[in-house]
Order: sequence, then C-alpha cells, then structure tokens
Amino acid sequence: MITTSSFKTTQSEEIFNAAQNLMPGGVSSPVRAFKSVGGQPIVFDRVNGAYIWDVDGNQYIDYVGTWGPAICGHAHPEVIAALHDALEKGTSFGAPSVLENVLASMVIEAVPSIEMVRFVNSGTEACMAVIRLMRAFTGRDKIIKFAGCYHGHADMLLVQAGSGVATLGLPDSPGVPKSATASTLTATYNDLEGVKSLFEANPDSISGVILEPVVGNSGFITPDAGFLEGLRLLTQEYGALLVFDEVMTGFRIAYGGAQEKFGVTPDLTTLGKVIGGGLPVGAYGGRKDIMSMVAPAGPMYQAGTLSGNPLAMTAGIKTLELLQKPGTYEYLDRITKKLSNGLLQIAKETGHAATGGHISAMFGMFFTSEPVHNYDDAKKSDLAKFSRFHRGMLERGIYLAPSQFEAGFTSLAHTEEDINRTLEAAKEVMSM
Ligand code: KE4
Repeated sequence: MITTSSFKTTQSEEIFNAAQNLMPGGVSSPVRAFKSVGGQPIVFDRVNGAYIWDVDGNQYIDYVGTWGPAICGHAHPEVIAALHDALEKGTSFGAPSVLENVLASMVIEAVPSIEMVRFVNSGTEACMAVIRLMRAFTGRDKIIKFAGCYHGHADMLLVQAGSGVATLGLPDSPGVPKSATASTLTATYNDLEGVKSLFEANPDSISGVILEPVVGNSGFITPDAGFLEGLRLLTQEYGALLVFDEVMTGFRIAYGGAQEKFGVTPDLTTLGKVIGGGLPVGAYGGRKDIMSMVAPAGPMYQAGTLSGNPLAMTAGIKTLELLQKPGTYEYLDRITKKLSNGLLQIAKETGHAATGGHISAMFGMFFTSEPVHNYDDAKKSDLAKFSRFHRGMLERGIYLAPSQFEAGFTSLAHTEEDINRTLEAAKEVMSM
C-alpha cells in the first residue's frame, strides 16, 4: 500500500503545531495525537451527520463519532433544538431537576441490570465510583480486570489498560503508586480458567470483575461463546460482583447494551458517551441493594459539581428517544455488516491477511492471519500496515480511529452511499 499526499492540511498543521506549546502533545486526550498511526492529526472545524470538515475544508466520512456518542449522527437537528431550549433555562443547576428523573427512568427501563443509577461526568468517573462501590458492598479490596480493557484513567485501573495506553505502548503510567494497583489483578480476556485461578488464589478477597463485554479498547474483540455466561457463574460462585463497563457498548450494541444482546445480566453497569448525546456524561447503576450504599442514601461517598447537568441530560434524553425508533438497530447492523464484510472481502482480494467483524454499530479489523481473542493476539497484528491503511483512508476522505487499539463506530446518519464510498477507498488503498 502507498499513500498519496495530495490533500492539503496546512491549516491543520499550523494549528496543531501551535497547540504543541499550549497543551501536552497538543491535545486534550492522547489518542487524538495520531502518535501510533503517524502523521499530523487533522484539526476539526465542524461535524454534521456522518461527516467531518477540517480547517482546510476537507470532508471526511467519520467512523469515530467522537468515540461513540454520535450514534444518531453529529449535531442531530432534534438534539440541537432540544439543547437550544434547555440553554434558555440555564447551563447548570447543581440541584435536582426533572431531567435527571427522565433520563434515569429511560436508562433503568432500557438496561437489564440497572434498578437505580447515579450520573457523573465521564466514563472514568463512572468506573472509579463503581470500583469503590464494589469494594464497599463486599468489604473486599481486590478487583479483576482484563489486559487490554480500558476503563478510564483512574489509578487502580491503569493496569495493562487498552485504548490510549495501548496506543502509546505505555507501561501503564508513572505517577500511579504501587499501592493503588496492588489490589488490581489482571486476567486474559476470554480465558475463564485464568479468572477461576485468580479466585482460587485470592479466596474471599476479590470484590468483583470488571470488563468490557465487547472489547473496543484493544481494537474490536468479541467474547467467545460462554465467556460472559462463565463470568456470571464464577462471580456468583465466589461471592464477587460482575460489572459490565458499557461506556462504549451501552445503547450501541443494542438499546439495552451488550447485556441485552448476550442475555447476561451483571450486578453493576457503567455507561457514558451515548447517554450524554455528545455532552460530558457518565453513569453507574445496578441492583438497588448495592446502589443504596451510595451517598447520601448510604455511606459510600461520590459527588460531582456538574453531575446530572441539564444540558447533558437533555442531549441524552433526546438521543435515547431517537434510538427508540423502530428499525434503529436493524439499520445500524445492516450498514455496519456491509462495511465490515466489505473490508474483509477487499483485504482478501488484495492479498492482505485480515480478521475482524462487527456487532451492531461497532466494528473492527486487524491485519493478521490469526484469530484475535485477546489483547496479546491484537498486539501481534501488523500495526505498521494498519498505520499505512489509516493514512491512505484519511487522504481519501475516510476518518478511522487513529489506532489499531480502538474500535470503529457507525451511526444512523451513515448511508449506503457512504459505505460504498468507504469500500471504494479501501480497495484503492489496499490495492497499492
Ligand atoms: P471517559 O472518561 O473517556 O469518558 O470514559 C472512559 C472509558 C471507560 N470505559 C470504556 C469502555 C471506554 O471506552 C472509555 C473511553 N473510551 C476512549 C476511547 N477508547 C475515549 C477516547 C479518549 O480516551 O480520548
């Protein structure tokens, strides 16, 4: 594969270069810096529907969707209109509002495990709080996470994390004291025996298991048959809690998340992204007997100035209303299947070993001839080839996640024509 450098990015380069002196790496979040795929990131000017326009006027079909929230398409007119109305009433209350009741009721009705929910401002906050809650409820300190899964940047979860940590090949992170991760045990995704061994080796001391039920932060990795069901049984057997981190999969894999899709109900769930419709949000929820421990109902403390703010609630309510429309998930599955199958077919026809797939509006592909069941498998894929593919697609107006260790996202705004254009670009790039 070769890449062409015909497209103009002078404005992006100027702005990004200036950003280097203002913010670490010139970004507000590491993965945006394009470190693992090389080249300069493009600087966005505006987004709408399935499209991005950069500051040089280039247009792209977007498969990142601001990392998941834009499942109805960017700047959906009904979300924007609802926000306009909400803005007239203020941007933040710091007090109860009926909007929180509305979104909480929608989340509780949609997500099988959630009987009660607390809103926060990011997925990281949701995962931090849910770990504290697991420990408070069980009186046990240890947790099990999986290598390559990313649950935000809280100290105790920055252990063999995925997403930006994997993208940058970081040995987790300096500044995280050993004491913070001493109680974090790491297992291999899809390895039930390994999880059982950890429970055997740490009797009565593991509070729970947290995982991405469908992994997006090691690239796209699906649970092997029986894996989620096995974790459900193991946690019950050893008196531990099961937590699905559905910050990425929530309302994307299905309206009720991966837990609805796979029919496995955890004790607690974290959410984010989609439920904020593009505004800062996170949430954690689950069994009422567990959630009743959260202050001020119970003794476990967690708080936040902007938690439940009216703008994020408004955008989230409207987004979920849009997702409730009949045919939503059938459409998302159909277009994403066409994209994913098309990419794999093109790779095959052009002689590139590749594996991957999709579930609903989430997809991924690795350049490897081996199956990918876990993070170690993902790391063996051809990362250099992925980088060339990413750049080639970018220069043809297709915006993919700038890391092999991320997933791709479609939206209700993507059309068959967009998918066809994407596959044409992929054929050009993979044929070089
Ligand atoms: P935030 O704190 O970024 O809102 O959420 C953290 C988080 C928690 N759990 C899962 C499963 C997640 O995917 C995330 C965040 N996802 C990344 C993308 N892989 C956000 C993008 C970024 O870090 O810039």
